[in-house]
Amino acid sequence: MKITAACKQAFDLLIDHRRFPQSNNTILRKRSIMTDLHYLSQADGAGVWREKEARDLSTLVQNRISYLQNPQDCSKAHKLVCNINKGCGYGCQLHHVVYCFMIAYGTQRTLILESHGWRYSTGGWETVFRPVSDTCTDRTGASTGHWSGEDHDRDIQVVELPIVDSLHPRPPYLPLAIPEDLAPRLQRLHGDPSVWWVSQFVKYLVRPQAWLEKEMQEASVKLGFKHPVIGVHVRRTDKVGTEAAFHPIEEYMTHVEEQFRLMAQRIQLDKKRVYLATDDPALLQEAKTKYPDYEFISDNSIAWSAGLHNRYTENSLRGVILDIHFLSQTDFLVCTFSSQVCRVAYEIMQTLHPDASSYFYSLDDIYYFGGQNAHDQIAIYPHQARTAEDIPLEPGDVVGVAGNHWDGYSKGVNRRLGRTGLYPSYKVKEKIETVKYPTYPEADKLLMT
Ligand SMILES: Nc1nc2c(ncn2[C@@H]2O[C@H](COP(=O)(O)OP(=O)(O)O)[C@@H](O)[C@H]2O)c(=O)[nH]1
Ligand SMILES: [Mg+2]
Repeated sequence: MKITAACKQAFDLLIDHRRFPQSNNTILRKRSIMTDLHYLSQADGAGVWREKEARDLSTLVQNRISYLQNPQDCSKAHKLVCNINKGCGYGCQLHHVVYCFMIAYGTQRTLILESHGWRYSTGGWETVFRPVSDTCTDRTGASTGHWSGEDHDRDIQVVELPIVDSLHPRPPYLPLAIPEDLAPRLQRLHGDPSVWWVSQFVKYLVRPQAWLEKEMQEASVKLGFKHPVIGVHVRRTDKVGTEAAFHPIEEYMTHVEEQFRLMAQRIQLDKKRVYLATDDPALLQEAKTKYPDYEFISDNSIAWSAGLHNRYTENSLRGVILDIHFLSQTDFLVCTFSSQVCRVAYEIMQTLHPDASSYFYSLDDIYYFGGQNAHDQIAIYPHQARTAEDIPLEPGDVVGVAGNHWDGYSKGVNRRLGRTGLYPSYKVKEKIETVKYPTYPEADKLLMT
């Protein structure tokens, strides 16, 4: 699947809107090669192998997390306390808990999630999701202290973790790094192993309570959620002009249309279906009027509940959970990765396919995790700067990527030269950081019996 990502980058350059006039033939060629690559990824049983490998890896990690979370004697267990009440939205708070969880896994501490007085639901996490432990939710212990580093904290039974913004010292257990023991398998399987690793914690966390699961099923029937379907997330209200730019619906739909054309090469399309999630209640009508040949699946009362005035309520929480659930279930996502809502949906999507790393189009940012360590790439081809905006590359140069302009070029800093500028995205590959996380032989043994 990595071939697909690299190929896409190279083609984006060919249909570069700035440097070359967009040619219809090039688009058709891209479509045809993307289709071939899809079949290639399935050839000679590779698809079957992928399915099994993805299942095995996920089972391994989920089992380790359950093991960590359910110690035999909670009164003696080492604990990491994480309070959900970071002053931000649901996606941001969920990512905050993921960050805590990754450090809990890295330091072999049971995660204790504190969530009373949650701004979305005063009753806390368990009003919607299953508890993060069946046997150990009590934070008491012989000694308690604030995070002051893994080694320093070794003899403290209960450690409280701050938000990532004030984390000091920073342990190595942070995105975008992946665990060394799983790295070879992950790199073979998945186009973006860092997202896969994050997604495993999200998967464990968002296990719905029975009532919520039932509601998801009922909503699916009621809304007529069916495949093929493309998910569109349009983030408006408080985000626009503060943390992200405004994008009209037309911008999203251009990419939706292109994806449906690509799909039509492989499958019979009965209808062009779009699951629309947004916090702008006026958008559904606008989309329906402008795109009458599409079927929009959307619950407009959820968009109403997402506005700032109604946002921090249980009803709105239910709404955003449902929206993220359906977005993650779609076949492709078109959204702005500047929004944590869409990034969570993308993460969950990874848990539903062997490799869904390329099933998205972001109108702005590349994937990132708030508080992550540097995101570096390695040059694999030389590049001579042809304009003042370009930076040169030598194979082996490390480039800190800032963003993808989605026109064949990315922006970043060549760390050897200390120069920031543009370079062709296909001339680099990801530099995947691995970290020695603890292994969990006891947990793995349980799986084998
Ligand atoms: N139901 C629903 N709520 C949304 C949607 N977009 C934004 N919201 C609400 O706005 C909050 C945004 O906060 P946050 O998670 O920080 O994401 P970000 O601000 O978009 O990066 C969400 O958690 C929701 O409460 C949407 O498409 N559907
Ligand atoms: Mg936010």
